[in-house]
Amino acid sequence: MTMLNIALSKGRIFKETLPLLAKAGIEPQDNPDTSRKLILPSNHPNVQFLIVRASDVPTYVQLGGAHLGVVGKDVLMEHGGDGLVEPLDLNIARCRLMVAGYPDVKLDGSQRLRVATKFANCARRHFAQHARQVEIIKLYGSMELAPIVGLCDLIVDVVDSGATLAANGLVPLEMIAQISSRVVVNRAALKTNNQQISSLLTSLEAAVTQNKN
Ligand code: PRT
Ligand code: MG
Repeated sequence: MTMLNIALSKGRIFKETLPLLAKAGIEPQDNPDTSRKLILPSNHPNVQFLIVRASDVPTYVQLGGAHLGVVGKDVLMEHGGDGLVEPLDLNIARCRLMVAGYPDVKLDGSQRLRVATKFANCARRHFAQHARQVEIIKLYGSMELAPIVGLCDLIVDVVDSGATLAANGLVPLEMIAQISSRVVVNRAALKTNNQQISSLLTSLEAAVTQNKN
């Protein structure tokens, strides 16, 4: 049997994937928040975890550095799905990808708007679909700050409670997509390690279904 490498990001996705994995009989033997190890063994002899940045999960899986991974649909939409199969919605780390800004921002297309975001591709697609001219400003975090200091008119970011927007005087304006975390699998690995991966997916799917009921 092959050692299955599962790419996970620490924080929200790790925490919320853990109970689903546990129901599938797989438990990491270390805590990524306290350990400096980037490869975490599990109680299962043929499964280990690779701890990577959330936005790097698609790259690891696509290039075969990991057989599979868990990643937010936002990251997946931004990265693109080449070489990846997306067999399962884990229904965790739910949020919405939103356009946000000041309540009085003019969205009537009368002026070219500047949009700050780390989701440049998603933002470009969204505004193109609505035939609106925008200038995209690529940021890597703290998007909510950008309109306050006059860097942009709008931001595109993921929103959960909306508390971060509200704390910075911003409001959600348009929804781009409902987001949850997905299992992604390397397309070639799905063929070469089909039995191992299929059985893991079946167990995870059962755990997700159990969560819904
Ligand atoms: O932190 P890093 O740059 O390494 O990567 P990351 O920010 O992408 O990772 P992480 O762990 O923060 O998020 C992983 C995934 O969780 C994202 O890709 C989303 O799919 C999902 N998710 C769910 C969220 C949120 N909810 C969320 N609320 N990701 C980020 N947030 C941010 C939000 O943008 C805001 O700044 O959390 C803050 C609080 O949100 P509010 O709306 O509740 O105030
Ligand atoms: Mg983060």
